[in-house]
Amino acid sequence: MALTKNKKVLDFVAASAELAQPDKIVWIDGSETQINALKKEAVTSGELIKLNQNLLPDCYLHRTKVNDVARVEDRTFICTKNKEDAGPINYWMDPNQAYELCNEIARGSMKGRTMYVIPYSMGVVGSDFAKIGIEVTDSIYVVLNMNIMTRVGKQCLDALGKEGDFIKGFHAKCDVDADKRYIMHFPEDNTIISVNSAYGGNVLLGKKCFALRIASYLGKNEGWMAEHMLILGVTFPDKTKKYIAAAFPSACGKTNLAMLIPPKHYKEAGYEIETVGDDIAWIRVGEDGRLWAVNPENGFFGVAPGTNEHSNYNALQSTKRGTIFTNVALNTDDMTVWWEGLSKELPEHCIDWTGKPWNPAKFDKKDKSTCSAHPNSRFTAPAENCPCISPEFNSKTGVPLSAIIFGGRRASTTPLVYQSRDWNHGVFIGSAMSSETTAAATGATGVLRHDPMAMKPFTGYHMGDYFAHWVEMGKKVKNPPKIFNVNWFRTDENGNFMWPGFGDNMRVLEWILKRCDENPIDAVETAIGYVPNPDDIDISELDYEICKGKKFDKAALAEILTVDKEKWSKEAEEIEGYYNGTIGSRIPKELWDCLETLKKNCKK
Ligand code: OXD
Ligand code: MN
Repeated sequence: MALTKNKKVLDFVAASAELAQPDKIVWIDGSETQINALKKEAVTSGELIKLNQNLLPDCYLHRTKVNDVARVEDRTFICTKNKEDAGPINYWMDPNQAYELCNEIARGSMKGRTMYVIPYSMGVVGSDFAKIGIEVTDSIYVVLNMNIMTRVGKQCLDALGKEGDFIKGFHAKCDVDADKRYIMHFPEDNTIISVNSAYGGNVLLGKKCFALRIASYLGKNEGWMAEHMLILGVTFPDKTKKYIAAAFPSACGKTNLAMLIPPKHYKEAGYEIETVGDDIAWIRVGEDGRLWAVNPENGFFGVAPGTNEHSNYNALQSTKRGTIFTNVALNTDDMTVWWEGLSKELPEHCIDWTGKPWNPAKFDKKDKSTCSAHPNSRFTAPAENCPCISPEFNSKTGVPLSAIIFGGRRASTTPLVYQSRDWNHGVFIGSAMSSETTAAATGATGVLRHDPMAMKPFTGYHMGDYFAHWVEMGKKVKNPPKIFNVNWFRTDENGNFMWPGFGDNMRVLEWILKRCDENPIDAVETAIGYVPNPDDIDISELDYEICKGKKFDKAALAEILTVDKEKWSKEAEEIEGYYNGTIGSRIPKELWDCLETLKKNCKK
C-alpha cells in the first residue's frame, strides 16, 4: 500500500511501474519486521549468504556478477540539455536520447519481479541539510544496503508532505548486461536512472549519484557544496575540538584517515579522533561565517582488502554486526568472511568472490587474479557501529570546519604536507590534484590522472564552473577553513613508502591544526605554499622501517618535505596543459593567477 499522498511521488512510482511492469510493488517503511523479512527472502533465493550469527550477528555476504564489480565511469552520463553544461570531462548524452535508451532497456524488465519503493533521506530527517530521495528498484540487495547507507522509511515521506519535491531514482537490474549498463543523471530534472548493474556505487543511488553528482549541481545553484570528503574531529588534551574535511580519490584511505587511532603517546596525552563521515560532506556557510559540514550518509561502504585490526581497527569493528559484505571470500570453516590483508595466516578453506573454492597455496600477493576477495570488495556497515563515531554524527547543524585537506597518491614531487597561501590558492591546489588510479572504478590501476578535489567522477556539471563555485564560496565565508595538501604515498628510489601513514598521520594532522590556531605555528614559505619546519612534526616514538636497514628518521622526514622547484616547474607546465587542453574556457581567473604565481615561484 502506498505510504504517501504526495502526488509527485505517486506519479513517479506509477510511471516506473508502467514502464518496468513488476508483478508487485512493495513500499519500504523502514520497519525491522519488513527488513528482516527481506533478509530472509534474500537468503532463501541465494542473493545473500547468512554468515555465522554468533560471530557476525545479522551479517550477510553477497556476490555480484563478475562483470559488475566497480563503478563504470565510461557508462556514467550527465544528461544536460546543453552538452557544454556537462563539461569536458563528464560523459554526456542528450536527455531525450538517454530517457529513450533507458526506457527501451527497462521496459518490462521487472516482469516476474517485485519493485521496491525506497523513501530515503540524505542527512538527518528534518535538518536544513537533508534532502529526500525515492529509489525504486527490483533488488532486495539494494533495499538492504540503502537501509544501512541512508535513513530509510516512512518518516522521509512524512517530511516530504503532500507537495514536497524529491530526487527520483530508478534502478532496474535487467540482465546485468555490461554492454547495456547505463548510469544516467539528469540534474535539470532531479532524476537518476541506473540499468543493468547491481554493484553498490552504480545502484545505491543515494551515494555517488545523488549525494555527489546531483547534489553538486544543486549546491552550485543554491550556494552550498557537495564534496567527496571525509569529516573527522580531533579532541585536544584540553578537551577542545576541531574538525577537518578531507578529499582523496576513491580507495586512497579516506575511511582509514576518518577512523584514525592516534599513536600511543598522543592518546596518553589526551588526543582523540572521532569520525563524522568517511566519504561525503555537504557543506554550508553558517551564520557565524564559518563553513559547517554534515555527512549525509548513515553507513560506510568501505573497501575491505587491507582492512585489519592494525590498519583500521575501528572500520573492522564497524563490520561486526548488521553488515553486508560484497565480493569478499567466505571462510567455510566457520562461515565468516576473509579478504587479503585481514590476517597474516591464510584461511585453509575458502570460497572466493566468484563462488569457487580458493587454493591458498596458489596465492601470490603480486597477482590480483589469485586473490580470494575482489580488490574492490566492500563492507556496508552501519555508522553507529563505529567505536569512534562522533557524538555530532546526527547533529542537524553539522560541525564547523577548521581545515580542508586535499590529497592523492603521488610517488614523487608532492611533499608530505603543505598549506595554501589563501582560499583561492587552496582551490587551485584542489583543482590541480592528480593521483594514481585504484580498483574502485573499472580500468587500469596505478595510472596517474587528474582528479580535481577527488571529484572527477562525481561532479554533475562543468568542471570549470565547479572551480568557479569554489571561488565564489570563498567570498561568502568570513572565516574560511585553511586549505592543505597531503601525500602519504611518497616512495624512495626503490618504490618503498617513505611515510608510515595510518595512525601516524596524526602527526601531520597535529601540525595542520596548529596552523589553524589563532596564533599559528611558524612554517617555511616555498614555491608551492607553506611546509612544516621538520622540527615541528612530532616523530618521537615512531618506529618505521622504510625498507630493510633503513629506518624513518629526521633526514627521511626532511626529504619528504622538500619542494623541488625543477619538478614543480614541470608540474606547473602539466597543470597548464590540463587547464588548457582538458578543462578549457570556464576556469576562473583567480586560478590562472595562482598558476602564474607557481610558475614564477619555480623560476626564482
Ligand atoms: C566509493 C568510491 O565507493 O569512491 O566511495 O568509489
Ligand atoms: Mn568515495
